[in-house]
Amino acid sequence: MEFFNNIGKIQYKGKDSTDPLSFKYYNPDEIIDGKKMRDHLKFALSWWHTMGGDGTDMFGCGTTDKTWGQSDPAARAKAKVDAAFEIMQKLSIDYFCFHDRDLSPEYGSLAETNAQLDIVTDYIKAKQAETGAKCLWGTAKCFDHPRFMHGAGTSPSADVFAFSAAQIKKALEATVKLGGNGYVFWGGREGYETLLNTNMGLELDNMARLMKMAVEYGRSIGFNGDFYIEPKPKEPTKHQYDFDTATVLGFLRKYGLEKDFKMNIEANHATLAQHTFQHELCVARINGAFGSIDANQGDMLLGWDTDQFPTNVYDTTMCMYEVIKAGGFTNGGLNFDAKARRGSFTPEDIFYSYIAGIDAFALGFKAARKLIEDGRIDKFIDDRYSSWKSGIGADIIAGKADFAALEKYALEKGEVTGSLSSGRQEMLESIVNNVLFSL
Ligand code: XLS
Ligand code: CA
Ligand code: CA
Repeated sequence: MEFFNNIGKIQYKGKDSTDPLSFKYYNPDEIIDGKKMRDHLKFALSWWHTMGGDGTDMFGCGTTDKTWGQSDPAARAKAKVDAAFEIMQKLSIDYFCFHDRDLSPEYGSLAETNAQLDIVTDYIKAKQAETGAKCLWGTAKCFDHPRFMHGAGTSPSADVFAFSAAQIKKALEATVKLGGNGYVFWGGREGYETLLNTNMGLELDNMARLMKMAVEYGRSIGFNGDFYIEPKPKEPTKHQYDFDTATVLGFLRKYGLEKDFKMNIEANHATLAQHTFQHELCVARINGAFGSIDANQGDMLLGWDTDQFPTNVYDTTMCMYEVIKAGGFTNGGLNFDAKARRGSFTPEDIFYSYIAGIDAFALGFKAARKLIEDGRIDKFIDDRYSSWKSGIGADIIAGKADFAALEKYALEKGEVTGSLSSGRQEMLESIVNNVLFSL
């Protein structure tokens, strides 16, 4: 059955096309640096927003029909698969990401829930064989059901910890079954509301215990990909433990998890932490922890996670600049953890919003490549640090200078202002504009 029979396969028509159902910048099979654009960008559909999100918010019910014509949960889960694969094929999206419960909901018991999930993953596997669509990463929805009200791995209840472990075990099996090379831990309700009722030390130790078990089990069933932590500073809890990349790095190193975990950086979570998207990507990159991206954007005037489709080309450019500097994606990719606005409620809006996001990243990718090829930014940064290449700077880096030697140097040298140069921020910003608008 075709769900979107008034929409054909979205074609690349170039930047002068006015057809809203066409790509202006994303030409999936165009070869750039010996690789197809689709393989550079590795776009993924998010099962939760796209197949399940109906616009429900705390002020009102859904506006978009995401029942896929089925009222029975098992039949709906299968219809969702058909619709998802149709969307991916029509948009030339090669990957998808899922929570276990997006694929198949909870039934009466964990055993029954697992058995129903198996039926759906069997069905997806067959569809993958037919179409070539791949799984980017999987995760477990350990935050929705009331049992997770105080967290999952960080719950004060050991029974909830055990239940979470069982659910993650199954989600890992589903990820391996579907060929996913990533497994995400997003904090869910792993955080706290008040320290008056919270043993933070125990909660963090337990979170690490759960992750260690996941790594051990994952590796034992042939999961060779990356585990990711997806930082977020707040929402749903007041203080999420995985606040930002720097915080997560400290956690991973404390518990010896840094070899198995990388970051899944989400743009909207970066801005909620009062960082730029590029900052989070750069912190991950320079620490060898860059993994994957949840592509979306927030609204600077709102203090919550709006998960909008990304359209800001400055941000996509600086994001792809970091991705290129990190050597491109290996196991990761660009997952559209994004939803159309509640008022964008028709089936076409799914396509318009993905096209907007995909084109913004295709454009950002091209702009980032040009920025690097242009070389002015890199050269400026290089020159700015030239004092570290010779003389006292080189000595410091080589470990040849101690405090006594530096004191002697400083006393002899006198005032240092003469060796400072302008940061030229405005000039550099105008270079970015120059590159972006002459694409
Ligand atoms: C919520 C998160 C979530 C993760 C997957 O804010 O973005 O959707 O990406 O659990
Ligand atoms: Ca996310
Ligand atoms: Ca989000």
